[in-house]
Amino acid sequence: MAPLIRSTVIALLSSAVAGHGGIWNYSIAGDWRPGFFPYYPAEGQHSIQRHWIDFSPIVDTTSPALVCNNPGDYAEEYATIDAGAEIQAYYPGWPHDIGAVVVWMAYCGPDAGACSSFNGTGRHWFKIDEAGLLSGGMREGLWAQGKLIANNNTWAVTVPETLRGGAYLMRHELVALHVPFKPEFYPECAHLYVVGSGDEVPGEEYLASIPGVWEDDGKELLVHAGVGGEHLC
Ligand SMILES: *[C@@H]1O[C@H](CO)[C@@H](O)[C@H](O)[C@H]1NC(C)=O
Ligand SMILES: *[C@@H]1O[C@H](CO)[C@@H](O)[C@H](O)[C@H]1NC(C)=O
Ligand SMILES: *[C@@H]1O[C@H](CO)[C@@H](O)[C@H](O)[C@H]1NC(C)=O
Ligand SMILES: [Cu+2]
Repeated sequence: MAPLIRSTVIALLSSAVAGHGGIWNYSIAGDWRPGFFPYYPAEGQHSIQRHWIDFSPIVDTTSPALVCNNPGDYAEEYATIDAGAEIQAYYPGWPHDIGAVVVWMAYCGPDAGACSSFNGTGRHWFKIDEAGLLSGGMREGLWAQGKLIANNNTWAVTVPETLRGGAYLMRHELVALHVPFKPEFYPECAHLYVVGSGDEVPGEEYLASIPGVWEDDGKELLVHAGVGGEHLC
């Protein structure tokens, strides 16, 4: 389920990186909305993004928190969006330029608020976007996360135009690959209500389990590529 990343490995030494991050805001067809901000009190926040605890990565690929972060079970609101419209996610100060960006969706149900009773664990997820190494070499090349940084710390995706209407989770996942053999996962989820005349739903064969899509030991994410032992950044 991870073809782009499967063959891109990083074997490198790296100093520990203190600063991490996540999504602060979403643009829904051009309209900026607050995400949940983990360093403000939860009370008073009205977010389309499920609550998450801090800027740290998830490193255990079997963790329930891999689904929508920790606790990842709740958002006060949802955003209505037309199929075919664009969503941007804003990651202020995102520090890592070596790594992939993957965007997933999961169907919650037909009603606008259906995601509030759907926790997302299990084989529900289809990929709508993924990008890894875009050009150049592993060390100095342009990765999706470098593109994100260059684009004012934003990542844009389009809701598939023919997708059947209904409530969906949208799960952005940054996979930072700067630490040797230790991919870092930064997942966050938003509640959407997709409106459109399409009637397409991904078949079973397109659905992946989260957790479970990534190998337990992360080897799938670790390529050798002849740079073992060297600093990548
Ligand atoms: C962006 O997110 C931050 C943190 O959640 C929030 O304080 C701010 O109001 C948001 N801005 C917009 C335009 O939604
Ligand atoms: C979702 O529910 C299942 C079944 O109750 C549970 O095993 C799983 O840990 C839950 N996931 C999250 C992220 O809470
Ligand atoms: C970057 O994006 C943020 C969020 O939309 C916006 O407030 C800011 O003005 C943008 N900066 C530039 C240089 O475009
Ligand atoms: Cu980090």
